[in-house]
Amino acid sequence: MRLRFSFAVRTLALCVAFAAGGARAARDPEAHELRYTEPAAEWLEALPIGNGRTGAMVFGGILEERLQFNEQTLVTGSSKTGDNGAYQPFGNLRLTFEKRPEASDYERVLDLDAATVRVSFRSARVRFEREVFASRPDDVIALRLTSSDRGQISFVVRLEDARGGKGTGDRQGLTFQGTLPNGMNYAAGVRVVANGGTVTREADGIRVTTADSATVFLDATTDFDKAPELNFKGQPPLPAITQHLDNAVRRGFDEIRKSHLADHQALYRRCSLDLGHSAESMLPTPKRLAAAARGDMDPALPSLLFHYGRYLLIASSRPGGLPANLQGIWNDSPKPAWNSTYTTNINLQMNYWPAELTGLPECHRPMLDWISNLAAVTAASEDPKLKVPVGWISYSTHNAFGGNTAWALHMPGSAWLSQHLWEAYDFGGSRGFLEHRAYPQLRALSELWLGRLVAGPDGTLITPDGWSPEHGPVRQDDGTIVLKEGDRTPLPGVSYDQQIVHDLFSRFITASAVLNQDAELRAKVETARARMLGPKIGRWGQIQEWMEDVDQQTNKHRHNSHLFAVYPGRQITPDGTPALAEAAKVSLKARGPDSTGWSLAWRMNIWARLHDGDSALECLKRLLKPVPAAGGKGSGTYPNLFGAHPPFQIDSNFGATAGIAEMLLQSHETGTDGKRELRVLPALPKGWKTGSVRGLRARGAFTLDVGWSDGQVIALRIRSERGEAVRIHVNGKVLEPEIAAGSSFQWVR
Ligand code: FUC
Repeated sequence: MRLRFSFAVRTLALCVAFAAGGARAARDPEAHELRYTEPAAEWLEALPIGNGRTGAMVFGGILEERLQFNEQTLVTGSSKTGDNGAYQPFGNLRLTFEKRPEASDYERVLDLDAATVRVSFRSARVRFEREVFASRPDDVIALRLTSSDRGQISFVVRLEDARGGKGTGDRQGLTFQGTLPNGMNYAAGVRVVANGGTVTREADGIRVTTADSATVFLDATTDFDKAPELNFKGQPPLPAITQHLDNAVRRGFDEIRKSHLADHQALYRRCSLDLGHSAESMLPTPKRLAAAARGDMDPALPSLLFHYGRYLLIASSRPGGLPANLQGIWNDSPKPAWNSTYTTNINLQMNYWPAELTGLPECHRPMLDWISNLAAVTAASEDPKLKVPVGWISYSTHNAFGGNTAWALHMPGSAWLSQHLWEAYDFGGSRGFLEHRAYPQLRALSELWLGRLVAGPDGTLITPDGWSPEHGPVRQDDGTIVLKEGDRTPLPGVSYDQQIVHDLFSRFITASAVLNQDAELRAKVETARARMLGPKIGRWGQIQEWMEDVDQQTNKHRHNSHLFAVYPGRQITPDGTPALAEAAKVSLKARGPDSTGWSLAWRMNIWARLHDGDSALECLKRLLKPVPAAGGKGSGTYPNLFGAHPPFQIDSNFGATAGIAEMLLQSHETGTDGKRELRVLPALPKGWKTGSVRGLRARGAFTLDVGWSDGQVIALRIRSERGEAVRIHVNGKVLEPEIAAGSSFQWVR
């Protein structure tokens, strides 16, 4: 037995080709890098960095370096209905260089493992390098310029307020401050440190002349505080940035980089995927996208996209902050699409699908806090439409203050959001979190829906007045029914509502049993759940989106709301409800092969849950369709691998990472004996013959490493934190190991 175990570990070490966290050489075909041979001309070619709070798009120009920067709290609007406002760009940091002889050997790289953008080129035998990252521990963006020869670094730094406000400065630094129409105060600042050469003050900037190397630190913040009880007002911004910048100058670039790497890699290196590589994997990123579009997808491209989603979540969502919005934290427009805010009929939730699955529970926290704050704001709101006897409801769109666009009251939105509170516990959160944060919401919302359900024509319980995002059946004068975009005519028993409420009830039932609380209410909820109208199969074999069989086979709508029960719900599974699972496939196929970015990502997850890896991969291929940065139309992927709805919307990046994880491991089912059902490689596409994944998380607080060859698992390691009972489905076999809390189990074919 011992021999077998050690062999398993050895095999795993061989097939899981990650020298646990080892640094990668620049030309490693499996390096987690986005690579370009030209500076960014467009915003969607620039490369994102972020520390969860402050972010920047790095352009990497030869004569000008531009960092278009953001800070996640710079938003207009308020907590009131109809005053959503929009996420605002903060400003630009520009470094203008002296004209030099033509540059060669240009390279621009985003190294996901180091969370650093590197720019390098040669000009008249001098090699120039730039390195830029956003540090979480030191709360600054740091940019260092070096060159192969001494005295070669000369440039002027300027700092611009996106609203055109005037700044001030001295020889060491520049700042600007301002106030938004909603009273929010903001400030940004830079400091410049040069080694050798001179530093002088210019009319509108700071000039560095013939330095050996130079460092620029940037910070930006506002006086927003996410706490409703503080009326969203925190500390004035200028002292905070002054403190961060002073600290950065004192500590210096090397120390800051050391802390940055330790902080980032502690999260980033928890999980990684290797699907092999090919000659195309060595190409610059746009060429890899182009090759994929020609049908030559290199195997390291899906894994790069997987890692990119994790990178973006780490960069845009950290404890204490706001959740990643429609563009994460990266936005250069004062009028971004859909205000770049939080929409709750798919987009915000999708942003957080990869968080627990890929080992980033810390990054989930901003979303969980925002949900609690939204509950408090809407419950206390003076908007009569938001008044409910127990629990809370929301509109479809909310901002950082919990305010909204007044667009579309969204009855089941709070129940869907509460799924995230449960999942945070289920994947490994503490019992304290379950008891004090998740459970009170699950209970209140279950009570809300117990009170709202009514008996339908056949006696089943139905939701009284819902709609399926964002289309609906409209009866014409001649009696025929057409499906119209955006229609929200209230209807009873809409599948979206039924499935979300079913899911809420299921989570409440489990949670109350785990905590041994509210047995009476649990019994009531169990009875109600059993009486609820379930998913129905319609006249062409589809899952009905509405209680009446009005679905049209030609309807290509982007929302997949009637398939919530497959993903992210769990009411429909291939083993538990095979007929419904088949009907879900019929529905999905009818929607057609193409859609918006997030819709394709959602479909990947649904196909994975239906154990159809090839169809999931088809969605991924479409998602990777290259879309030009300037004037690009259609959905797919921009040159910087940002998802194209279009326009840029980050949900498809996060949804794709979750979808790939879902193809490799599933844990949403529980046996009648209470054992967790873990499915290893449940939806592996035929083309992903050999590979390995390390650090995937499963519900029940498990972490898995898996290696496979010829489509068969060859080694598996599973660590358990809670010692929960588990059944593992692998290579058509069922394993039922007993794994004590804190120990692991290894298996080899
Ligand atoms: C929902 C979607 C749109 C878009 C918007 C942000 O309204 O239907 O496609 O993603 O959110």
